[in-house]
Amino acid sequence: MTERAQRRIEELRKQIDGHNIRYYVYDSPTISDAEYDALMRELEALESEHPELVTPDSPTQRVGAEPQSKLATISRRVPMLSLANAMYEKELRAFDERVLRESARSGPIEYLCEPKLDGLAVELTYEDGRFVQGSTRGDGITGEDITVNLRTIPAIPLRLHTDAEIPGLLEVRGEVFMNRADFDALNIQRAEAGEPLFANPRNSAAGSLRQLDSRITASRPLRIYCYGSGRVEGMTFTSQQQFLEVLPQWGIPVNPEYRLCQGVEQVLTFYHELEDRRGSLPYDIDGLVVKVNDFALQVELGERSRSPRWAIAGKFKAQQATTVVEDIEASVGRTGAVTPVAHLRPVNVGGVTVSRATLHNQDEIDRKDVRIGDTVQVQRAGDVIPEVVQVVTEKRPAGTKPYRLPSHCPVCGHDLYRPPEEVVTRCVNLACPAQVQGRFQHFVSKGAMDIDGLGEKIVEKLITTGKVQSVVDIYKLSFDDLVALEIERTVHLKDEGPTQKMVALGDKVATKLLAAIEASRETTFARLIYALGIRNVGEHLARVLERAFNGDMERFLHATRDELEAVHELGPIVADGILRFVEDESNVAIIKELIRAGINWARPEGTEPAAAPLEGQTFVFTGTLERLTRAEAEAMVERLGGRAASSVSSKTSYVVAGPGAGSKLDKARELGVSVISEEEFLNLVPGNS
Ligand code: I6G
Repeated sequence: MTERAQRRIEELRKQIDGHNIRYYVYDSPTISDAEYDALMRELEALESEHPELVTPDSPTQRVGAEPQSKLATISRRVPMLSLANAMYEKELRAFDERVLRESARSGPIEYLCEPKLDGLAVELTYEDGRFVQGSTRGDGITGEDITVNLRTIPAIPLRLHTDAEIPGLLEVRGEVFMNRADFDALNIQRAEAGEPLFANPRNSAAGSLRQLDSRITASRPLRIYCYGSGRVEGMTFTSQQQFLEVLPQWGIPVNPEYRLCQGVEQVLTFYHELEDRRGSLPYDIDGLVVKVNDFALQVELGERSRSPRWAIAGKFKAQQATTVVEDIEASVGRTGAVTPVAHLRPVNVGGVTVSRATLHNQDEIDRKDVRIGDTVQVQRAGDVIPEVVQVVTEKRPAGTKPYRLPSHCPVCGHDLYRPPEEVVTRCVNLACPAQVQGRFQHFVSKGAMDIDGLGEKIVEKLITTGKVQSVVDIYKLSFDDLVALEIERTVHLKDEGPTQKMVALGDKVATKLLAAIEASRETTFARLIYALGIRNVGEHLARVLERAFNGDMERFLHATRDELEAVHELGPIVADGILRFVEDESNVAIIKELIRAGINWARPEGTEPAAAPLEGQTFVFTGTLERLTRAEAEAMVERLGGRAASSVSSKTSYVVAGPGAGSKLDKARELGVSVISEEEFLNLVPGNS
């Protein structure tokens, strides 16, 4: 019986793997979704009857695993490089000229060209055909281990198709991405659930992949196309083209939109063709990757520290169109920044209708002299907000006037203020309705009071129904306040498609929210300071203040300018922001009320000045650490008064380098920054030597 089950299980797995390949690799499914689901269900049923027959590479094992507490780091022997960019035709020609010169070839070079997908680069490792590890690019040498997340992507084979010969070890690299249609559907789902929307498919793919809970990754429509290799043992290839032809035979998806080009003219033809077609591809691309096809010539050309000399990414031009400025609105953002926004006659820019474009600030308006009534060129580049590039002055109608931002806030009427050294004009009225929602959202955010579940829609509703006016009111909310709160949701009604409906939060959500609010009462001084949204005080400076004032709110509220400026890392601008904040009685009243409402924190340990031996020092960690995880080492630095940074600059005090350290180590040497080992780092830390 078990033998029969085993045979059927193996048969089903083969069939399902084959259908995955037909779907994801060849884009030519031969069965319907329902038939595919039926095969999966049969396999699941058999495996649950015979749990001893479940193997990690079974297609049923893609559902995600228990959450991890953090992503581990991995080191690689063959660095994952990035690509240098070529700005348009001229630099692509310059690349070709350099390749010709450095290779001393006279005839046209053969290039293999592929679309440059806008996703997240990853590496997959197969040992004897089994998927054993997957990682992000990271800094090239060290990446994050996202094996469990990558396992959930159905396009990634858990075992290689073995009709063709396979290498003993294969490290294959590719781009994980999301199709635009899948991205739109995901955002509709998120809107329904009251969750914040992703800005674009790239962010959505990257965010989905770096989850600690792989069950979340499993629910996201991720795809992959592979294009390169790390280490390969047991097989050799002579060209990029040959490699791309072999990958699909193993079940690894390759973008079919690649083309072999003889010489730069053919490359440019493909580049322009793809640029024209980019709007009709199902995924976002931002350029064309051009690679020398011949591997022997690639080796001859070699690599720079971060990118190969044999490849380049030809970027596409930002997409532009011409239209008319119908109005200019001064828009007040959540931090009080006032941004002039042009209202445009709607125009199609690269497949997207654009009706607004940012004018950035008054200086930019003056520089471009944009006026209401002007005909302007607008552009959209990648995921950035459309912007006005220039005015077509010949088309300027008579009687237009230069535009000036208003002197008063268009939302609350308060005076607008532009600090002398800044380009941004601000409304400094903290009670300005345009800022209230933003401040609430910041207050409840993860690094601040961390109230899980208080999403934008709920906060907005709490404000508009008057249930909360100040952040203190969050701590006075009752079950009854929440349970009947109606939020607009997108629901899919039969025959009507997606429809906006008001839906009450209900018992479950209300109970969860109250528990999250309750849990947030116990916090840290630093979190509370950060949550208050004092200008220029981010999470790090909030921790610096926590140490400097030893978590003592009274001392902090009465600090003088001299005391503040004496705190290491606090300059006059930050001190100014703090003083402005604490001198405002309504802010102090809010802090006191929060404390009365039960917000409490423990005095931090080891924060007396004497226990901050790393004060004023910045550390960058690179390579693999052996005694600590990277997160532990960074937390240790912060706890002892130092700063942990992610990139090396002349301000870095120490680079702590472990095995596999890469470009950060090079940079440290270049800048003459002290490089120490993990052991030496631990010796700097009291109690560790
Ligand atoms: O980031 C990349 C995207 C696409 C690449 C790449 C690529 O080929 C289609 N190829 C290489 C060699 C590198 N990065 C380093």
